[in-house]
Amino acid sequence: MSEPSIFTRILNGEIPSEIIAETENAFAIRDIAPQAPVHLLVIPKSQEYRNVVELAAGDPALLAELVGLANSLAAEHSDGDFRLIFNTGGGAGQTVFHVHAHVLAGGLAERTLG
Ligand code: DGP
Repeated sequence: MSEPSIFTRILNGEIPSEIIAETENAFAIRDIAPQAPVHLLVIPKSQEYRNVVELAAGDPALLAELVGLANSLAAEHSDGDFRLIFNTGGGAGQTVFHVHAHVLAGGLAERTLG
């Protein structure tokens, strides 16, 4: 068993962070260092998958559940339009190896990637 990730510890209430949405298999929090007017993280409850490539191969239905939750949250917290980012690997900036989607929203049309 790997050590509980920071997101598992948040889900278990060991680290304070408001859980803003929850489904059977996933939950969402606000990113601690927002990069957009709305910056949420959508996270499987299980830390079995380290990144989106492993998740897509191992449980595509759970990946679809994350996308659905991201869509609902973007509608609830902004105008419904959003970017969905999965940093994959340390070289791409991934720091937490418990797969999670960044949901960025709120007037991003003028902002280019990078
Ligand atoms: P990544 O770099 O893709 O692995 O994203 C990890 C994100 O997790 C990063 O944007 C900051 C966020 N984060 C890390 N620790 C905490 C925390 O304790 N609370 C919250 N809300 N977010 C956190």
